[in-house]
Formats: sequence, structure tokens, C-alpha cells
Amino acid sequence: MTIQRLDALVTLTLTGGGFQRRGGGATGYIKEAYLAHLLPQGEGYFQNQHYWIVSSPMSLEMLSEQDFLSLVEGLEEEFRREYVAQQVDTDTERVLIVGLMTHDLEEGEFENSLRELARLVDSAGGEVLETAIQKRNRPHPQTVVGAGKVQEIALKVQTLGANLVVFNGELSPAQVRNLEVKLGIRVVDRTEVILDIFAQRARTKAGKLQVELAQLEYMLPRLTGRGEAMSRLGGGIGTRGPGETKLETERRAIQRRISKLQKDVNQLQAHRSRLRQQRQKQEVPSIAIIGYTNAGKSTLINTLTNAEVYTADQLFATLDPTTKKLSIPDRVNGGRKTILLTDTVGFIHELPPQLVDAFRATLEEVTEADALLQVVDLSDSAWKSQIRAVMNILSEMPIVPGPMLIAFNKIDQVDMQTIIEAKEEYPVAVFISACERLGLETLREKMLELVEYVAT
Ligand SMILES: Nc1nc2c(ncn2[C@@H]2O[C@H](COP(=O)(O)OP(=O)(O)OP(=O)(O)O)[C@@H](O)[C@H]2O)c(=O)[nH]1
Ligand SMILES: [Mg+2]
Repeated sequence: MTIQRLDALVTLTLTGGGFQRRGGGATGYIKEAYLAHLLPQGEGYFQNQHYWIVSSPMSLEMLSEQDFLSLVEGLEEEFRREYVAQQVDTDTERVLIVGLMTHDLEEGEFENSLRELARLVDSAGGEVLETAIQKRNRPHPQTVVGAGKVQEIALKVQTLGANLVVFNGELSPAQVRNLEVKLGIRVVDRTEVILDIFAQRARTKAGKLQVELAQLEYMLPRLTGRGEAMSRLGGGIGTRGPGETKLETERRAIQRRISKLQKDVNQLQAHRSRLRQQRQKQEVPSIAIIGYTNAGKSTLINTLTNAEVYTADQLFATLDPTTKKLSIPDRVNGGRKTILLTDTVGFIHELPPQLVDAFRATLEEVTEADALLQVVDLSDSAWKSQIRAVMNILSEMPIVPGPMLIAFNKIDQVDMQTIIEAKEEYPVAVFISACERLGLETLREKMLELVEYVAT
């Protein structure tokens, strides 16, 4: 009914008896009529779990007494009222998440990825209304999920008043187009949500430059035919940021812009490298704080050095690296020792390759540091797979990073069992709470040991 835009639907059943014409062919008198129509989903109206209602069986006489115009007008009125109520907050997107579970995914992994996607949408400023899931061996080539599921999603979109659908995997340009035509609202994938968060968070010139490059590199192969759909379907997640106005311009203009940005990033890289060389001349050892997004990296640099880096319970709260001096008392040799601490951009599972490329100047802070401090959020049940994701990203870096110390953070939120488990697996790790200032003494000592180890 939704897809065919029907106001109401009447089904007639036959008695099966009656006059049989010569030559065959089933015939029969009308037994009963059923009337169906869609239900508004707003509170205080029908407290109904269903999207539609079907009447009890009626006779034809009863049906003919039904005033259809007033029924339809009444419903339209209710739908309209609901629609207005949903439109009040036009800044937040109303999002339906779609998760495709392919057979190569483990159930727990899949659930974690959906939970993370919901947090990404939230960090981008969207509101998750519902999550739809489908299990398939492999994605449907045209629409990722099967035809039946697409219909179900279309129905949900209408009844929930969603204005954006977010898929957990990566979508091809053709899949986005097909889905947008079928669903009638904008469709984006996980990478676009991440790019959107980056676009909203970028503060410095360097940050904005790298985000624009990443967005354009992502958009370029997806441009054909999307411009029209985009302007029809409005703005929001995936349309913001420095790349926004460029989307409708010609491919070639975008390519030119990409080359220009690439050059700028190269310059930025060279500039950062000169700064580092100066620091190296002063022989101040450096440690880069790395880790999964939301682990507490920025909170830690703030606690240790009185820096004022932005922290928040959001994914990718900080993008731009910040370097601060940390002075540590040297128990062995006496006096104090200074090291440089750098807060860096957070990592995530399957970090979009466009981001890795565009953020190479920022990521170099990681590879060029003398040593690494990996902060892990031990209060997140996915901490093990988050360490794996961080290690994977490091292993793909063009320059092999220095030695690494692991700091398990947020122990104020963790039970003893988890700490024991982490200790067994990572015996040399430190256990801290950046918020509650726990374990920081040990952490400072270990950091000192680490840079002294590197120096020898
Ligand atoms: N309970 C608890 N929360 C913490 C601790 N350290 C950090 N947090 C919280 O964790 C959230 C993320 O902290 P951030 O310092 O912004 O994390 P980050 O690693 O810099 O994250 P991104 O910049 O987003 O990659 C914030 O809400 C912090 O208040 C801790 O020791 N205990
Ligand atoms: Mg941060």
C-alpha cells in the first residue's frame, strides 16, 4: 500500500458456491469484504504494533455504508500532523540503520559493528530510530539487501518518518542510486558518516584541507547522477563540509581540485617534517599517543600536561594533533627529563582508505615519533578487537613505527575479572584512569623507560 500509494484497500472473498457457467470457470457470490488502511505511528493515536489495520469481515452492504472520503481525509490529517511533529527538529537527521550480515562475519563482531555505526551516526548528529538486519551469503549486487527487505525498509522509512538510511558496509555508486530510487530518501554508507564527522570536527586549516581531500577522493567515482538526487533529497550527513559545494561541479574541476589539495598536503607534510627535525636536533624524545577513537587519548594528554584538547564521549572528537612537553622526574639518574607527547587522531575498524591517504601528514606524527603509547578503553567490551584494529592500521603504515607501550584506560569503570584477563594477555601494560588520575605515576615511569630504551 505504501509503495503503491494507496489510501485504502478492499479485498473481497467469494463463497465458492453459486451459479456455474457452462464451459467451466470458477464463479461465486461475494461472501465477505475486508477493508485495510495504513496506521499513523504517533503516540496517543493507535497504540498499535502494526503499520496497518485490517477490518473484521463485512458484508457488501456494510462496506457500501463506509464513508471512504471521510476515512481517507481523517487519515491524511493524522499523517500530516505527525509529519509536522517530526519535522520540528530539522537539524537532526532521523536515521534508519541497515545491517547486512554476510556469512564471513561472526555474530558478535556484527553486533559490535552495528553498535559502533549507531555511535557514529550519533556523533555525526543524527538520531537512530531503528536498525534493520538481513542475513545473506553475499550482498545483493543491485540493492545490497534482497527485494523483500528493500520493501520492508521502504515501509519503515514511511511509517517512522526517517529521512536518511545508513548501511553498515560500503555501497557502490550504483547501489546508492538504486536504493535512493526505491526508498525515496538519501542513502549513505559508513564511510560517508565517518567523513561527515571529520568534516564537522575539523578546526585547523590543515585539518580542513585533509578532510576536503578525503571527501573528494571518496566522491569522485560516485559522482555520476548523484548530484540530481542529492539536491532533490536535501542536505545532512554526508553532504556537509568543505567538499559540499564542489559536488555538483564537473568531474574535471574536481580532479583539478584534488591535485591542488594533494600538493597542499605534500607541503603540509614537508612543513611538519621540518618541525620534527628541529625537535630532533634538540634531542627531545617524543611519544605519540595513539588508539581507537574514544579511548581517552585527549583526556590523558590533558591530565598529564595541562593541555586543553577537546574531549567528548563521541567518536572522533579530536582530529588535529597536539604536541605538549611533559617533564618527568628521573628516579635513576636524578633531575628531570622532558619528553614530547603528541595526541593524534583516533583509529577505527576499517578506516576508510581515502582518510588514510588524505591524513598522511597527520598520521606521520605516529610513524615519526620515537615511541608509541596505545590507549585502550578497557571498559568497552570490544577492547580486544579494537587493539587488533589499531595494530592492523599500524602494520599498513609505510614507515614502521617505534616500540609501543599499552595503557588500559577507564579502569574506574572496569571489574577485576577484566583487568586480570588484560594483564594475562598484556603483562607489561599499565592500568590507568585518565579521568580519576589512577596509575599515572607508573605510566610516567614506564614512558621514561620506553624512551631510554629507544635511545640505547
Ligand atoms: N570513566 C572514564 N571515562 C574516561 C576516562 N578517560 C576518558 N574518559 C571519557 O571517555 C570519553 C572519550 O575521551 P577522549 O579523551 O575524548 O577520547 P579520545 O581517545 O581522545 O577520542 P577521539 O578524539 O574521539 O578519538 C570522554 O567522555 C572522556 O570523559 C577514564 O579514565 N574513565
Ligand atoms: Mg581525542
